[in-house]
Amino acid sequence: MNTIEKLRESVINFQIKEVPELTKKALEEGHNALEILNEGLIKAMEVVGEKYEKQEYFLPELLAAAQSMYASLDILKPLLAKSGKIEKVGKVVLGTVKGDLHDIGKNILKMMFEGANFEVIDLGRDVPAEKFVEAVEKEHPQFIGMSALLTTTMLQMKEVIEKLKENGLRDKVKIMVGGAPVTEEYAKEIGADIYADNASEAVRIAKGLVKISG
Ligand code: B1M
Repeated sequence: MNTIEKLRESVINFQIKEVPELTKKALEEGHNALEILNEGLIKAMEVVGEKYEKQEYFLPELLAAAQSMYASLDILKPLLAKSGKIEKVGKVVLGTVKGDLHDIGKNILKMMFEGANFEVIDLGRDVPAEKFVEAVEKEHPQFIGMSALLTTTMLQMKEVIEKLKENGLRDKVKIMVGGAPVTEEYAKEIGADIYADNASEAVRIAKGLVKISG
């Protein structure tokens, strides 16, 4: 097993202590930061996502793997920024809707999107509809992703879609919704484009749509 493969295994098995060492070793061996990101970290997070969907991994494992990925990414980030070579696959604006303070799921989504090489604009939690609208105007993302954990706050998702319509922005962006109380039926009812049950599914769908639109 070469060093990048070892790094990949360490992220998949969340051996966080080994990750910085292996990252530095791979760099010393002459692998560049982009190669380590693509062949090591992104591939590892894809495997982690699959394991989560197959229920071989649950949330603690997902978080531990994501943290392990960040332990490597922290070392690579300055090098990647310098080389200017990370061509992002797409841009996504994320936020937990107004009135809702639950952001753990949204943060996992953020890590998974970053791991898949998307640029993520994170609006945080308790985000009013106007902020989503402003972000679409300013950032021109391909996707906005809204998270809600309360049956009361999921109604805010409709509000965001209505505000985007009022501002003539609805067709400029694909709208993705998720969170424990949100269902596929609800997503359809409010006119969202994408419903995802979990973070890895969200990223998989977004990656697929980016490929189709070229
Ligand atoms: Co609260 N809470 N909470 N809470 N909380 C729930 C959600 C609840 C189900 C607990 C319960 O009663 N059994 C319940 C909601 C009931 C309902 O509306 N049906 C509840 C309640 C009532 C409340 C308060 C009202 C309690 C009170 O004050 N009386 C209050 C509300 C505060 C507010 O938001 N205004 C409250 C507060 C809190 C804390 C602040 C203490 C804390 C949040 C801390 C934080 O997030 N920083 C908290 C927590 C931790 C929970 C539970 C225990 C765990 C939620 C969580 O983080 N899960 C939760 C009970 C439970 O779910 N078992 C509960 C882990 C997370 C990774 O999962 O966010 O579902 P989740 O994300 C998943 C998927 O849903 C999906 O991907 C993620 C992972 O793959 N996903 C998306 C999420 N967003 C997505 C977006 C997408 C696609 C997929 O596309 C854009």
